[in-house]
Amino acid sequence: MKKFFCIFIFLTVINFLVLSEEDCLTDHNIAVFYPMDYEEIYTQPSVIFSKKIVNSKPIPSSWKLKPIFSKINGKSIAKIKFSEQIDFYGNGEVVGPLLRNNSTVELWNTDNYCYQKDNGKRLYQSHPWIMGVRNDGTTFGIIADNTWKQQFVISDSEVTISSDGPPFRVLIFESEDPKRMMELLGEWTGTMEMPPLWALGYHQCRYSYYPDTEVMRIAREFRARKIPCDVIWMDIDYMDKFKVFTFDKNTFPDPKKLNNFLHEYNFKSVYMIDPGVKKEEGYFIYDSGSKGNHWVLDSDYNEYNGDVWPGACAFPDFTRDETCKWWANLYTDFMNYGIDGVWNDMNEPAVFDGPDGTMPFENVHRGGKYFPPSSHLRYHNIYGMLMVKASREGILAAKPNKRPFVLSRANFLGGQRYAATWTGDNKSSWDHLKLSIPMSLSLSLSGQPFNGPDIGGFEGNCNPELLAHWMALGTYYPFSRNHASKNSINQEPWVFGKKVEDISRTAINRRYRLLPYIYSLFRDSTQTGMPIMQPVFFADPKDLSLRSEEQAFLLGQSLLVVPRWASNVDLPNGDWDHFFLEEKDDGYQPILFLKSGSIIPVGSIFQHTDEYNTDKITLLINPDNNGLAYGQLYHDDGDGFDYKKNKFSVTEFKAHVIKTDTLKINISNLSGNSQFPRKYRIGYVCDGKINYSEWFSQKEYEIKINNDESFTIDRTLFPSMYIAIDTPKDPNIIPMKYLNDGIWLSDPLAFDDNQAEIFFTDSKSKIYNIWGNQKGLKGKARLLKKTDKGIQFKVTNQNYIISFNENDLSYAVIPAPKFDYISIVGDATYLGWNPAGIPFEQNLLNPNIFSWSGNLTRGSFKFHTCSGNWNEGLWIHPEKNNQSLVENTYTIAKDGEGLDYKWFIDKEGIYEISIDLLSNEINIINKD
Ligand code: MIG
Repeated sequence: MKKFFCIFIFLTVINFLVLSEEDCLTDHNIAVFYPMDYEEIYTQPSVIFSKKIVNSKPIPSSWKLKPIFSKINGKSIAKIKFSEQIDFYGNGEVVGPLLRNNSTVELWNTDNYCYQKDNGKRLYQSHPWIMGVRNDGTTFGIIADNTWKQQFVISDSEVTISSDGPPFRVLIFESEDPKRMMELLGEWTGTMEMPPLWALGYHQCRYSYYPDTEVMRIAREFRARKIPCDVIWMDIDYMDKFKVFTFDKNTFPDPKKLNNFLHEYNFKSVYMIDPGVKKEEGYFIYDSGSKGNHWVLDSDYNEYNGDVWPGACAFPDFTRDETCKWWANLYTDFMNYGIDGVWNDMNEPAVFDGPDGTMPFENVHRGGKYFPPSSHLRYHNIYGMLMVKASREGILAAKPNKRPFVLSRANFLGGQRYAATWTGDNKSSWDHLKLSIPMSLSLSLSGQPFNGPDIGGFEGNCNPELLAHWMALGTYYPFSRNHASKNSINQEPWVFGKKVEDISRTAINRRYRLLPYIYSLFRDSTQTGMPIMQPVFFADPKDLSLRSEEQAFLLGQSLLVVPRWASNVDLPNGDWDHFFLEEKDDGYQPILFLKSGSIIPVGSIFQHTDEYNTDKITLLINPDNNGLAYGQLYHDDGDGFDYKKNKFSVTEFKAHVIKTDTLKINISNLSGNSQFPRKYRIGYVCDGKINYSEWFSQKEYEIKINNDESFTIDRTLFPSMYIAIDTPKDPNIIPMKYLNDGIWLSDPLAFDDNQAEIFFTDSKSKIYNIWGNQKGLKGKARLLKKTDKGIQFKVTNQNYIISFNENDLSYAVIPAPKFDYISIVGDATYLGWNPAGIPFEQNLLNPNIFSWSGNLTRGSFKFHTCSGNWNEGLWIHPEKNNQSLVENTYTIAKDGEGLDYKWFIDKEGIYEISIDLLSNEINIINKD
């Protein structure tokens, strides 16, 4: 009997193994596709899923999307084709637009300083995930279930995934709308764990605050200036010679004392830990790592060493279970110094002297209990994820009654289960401020809700205007941390004087006031996988005009955030009402809109979350057309795990308008065992104003209201300007970019016909002003009357950019620049012969002009038109070697085209260089 049973099991297993390699459904809305030559051992076990993929049913014939697998030039390829219009989103941490149509992303975790390497096509994290939204709002998602080096190419009509590894399976998710897709992704790849409340506060960081007295000074400044802050961060300089888990005896002699100090001032401390362990006998971490045989090996099976901050390092092999346990254990003593959170950096892994800044492909990971042994090419992309998983486990074991907080630079799809993330080394520039929004949104749409960029920008010097705008925006990033690099000036909220300090304080006050709402969103995200930061099209997935909006964004579903510098914003229909939480508008804080039908809980200003409570809650209410509104508030201890034993409360708010002039609210406990006695007041939001009621503590309350007259969102709050190009077919409406002071600029435009006619118009809707009635490439436009013509001019076969000044109505049509990037490269610069070089500034009004000024030492240089490799882009050379600096001509060539001429500097000093691509002139001036 027993024997038969065994045979039966054996047969079932065999059967299962065979079947599991056939295409199947794993749930009614998730299909799994296997290539012909699939061999599980090369890609499984998957780190992506938190739930087991089992074969439940064959795929019905009605299933729409199927990958076509192939092998081309040694690459394993999966291609999915589309016959309808699709808008693509996701792919994790990416530079570029929110809309991913026509993009290429390399999945190869890369220490990508300023996003320059490979033009930012690969960054610190990899997410083999893309979702597509159809015109009717239905949404599909695609996962390439493997960790190998791979590439996603998204065109309008197909997604091509090509991997350097063996054939991999593909999962396709289907759902009725994009929000449901987020829930599915969360259900299958896991959601983040509840973070400690303090991690939702404002964070202050710098590379590095040291010695410890500087840390204390920063802490005191925040409290003295009454700028709320929860966390101060310790970057690598706290360590003794960059050795992880040690402290510098001179600059951080007593870390316990320092952390006690921070705790007394109600700050939490986060300390950096990198994966590279200094190769130094006698150093306890290196010794115990060697003893336990924990290091990644080279292709000859010897300990692999590569340089990072401490010099030669060994690297833990996190594919080994024993190694993860060892690593986790290291946190026991470390956390005992009173450390609250951990920051894992450089875990792509970054290796200064390794090929392409990391380990060789052929390095050996030995695996063990979970993973089969394999090469670095297979495990590179999950090195960071496995590291933070081990870190998290160690921190939790060291402090079992606290919620762990880990921040990671590298990660992989599903990594939200272990760590929050920031987007690496950005720049202190307007560009990077703006691109942080689509970047955070793309990460959010890839399962990682807890993310944000360095506020103020990491590399380069910040300036007052930029910091003011970035602080004002940054308060809405799910992870809100100001951070700056070692060689840039300080950028704490107060360093640029009172104006910026006040703007920053107001911004951070807003975050603390919104914490009841934000914390509730975090709770919701842990339950459902819903992103905290959401694209505007989530408000109305069927409204196609919202699909590429990436200046405005949603915080949860009820709050729309529109930065002050936004122009031509596409906003959702419906009666979203805007409001200010302050009496006076400083002109920098984003404009917040409350969705109609929503109630959000807003609290008091706290200097830190130790003070946080929900004793007094203002309910901001914007009833919908039927007079109804709804909202919730989650509350718990803010740390620890009692919430898992029902020690929390979710309070529900329902409002309705009765008798047109009375708003009635009902408050009730929805779930959780805790009771929190509270005072409430109603804040009735009505286009720019909030009418507050008295405080009350009843469960039911009524107030008198004035009827809200408007039924649409107020679009006039933001400037807009479009170019209408009259083509025989249909007028093409193209948004312009707002520069400043009423000046607008178009992107490069191609004209069908050499006889062009355009109009300027300040709105896409029916009520608008139209300007035209002029001839030639330059002039003053006039407001149009019915029969007037537009602006007519002649073009040749090239692209043009058009500027328009709405103050004096002057316009100009000029040829578009041949390049959008120029950098200086050479040993005369501090970067040496690095093909990315130091980027020039592009003139806003005439993008044909690029300029740079800085120090040049004795040596030579040339210019590069992209930030990629030597053989990418073009090079700008002098016409002969050592051409005198006053001759103002140049030539353009590909690398290796023979004329590798360079300019030469024999006198070190400050130089100012400008390149004009229109007149083909170059000016190099020594400023000394
Ligand atoms: O190569 O620890 O992205 O946030 O300040 C630089 C120093 C190493 C890179 C991180 C940055 C951090 C810095 N680190």
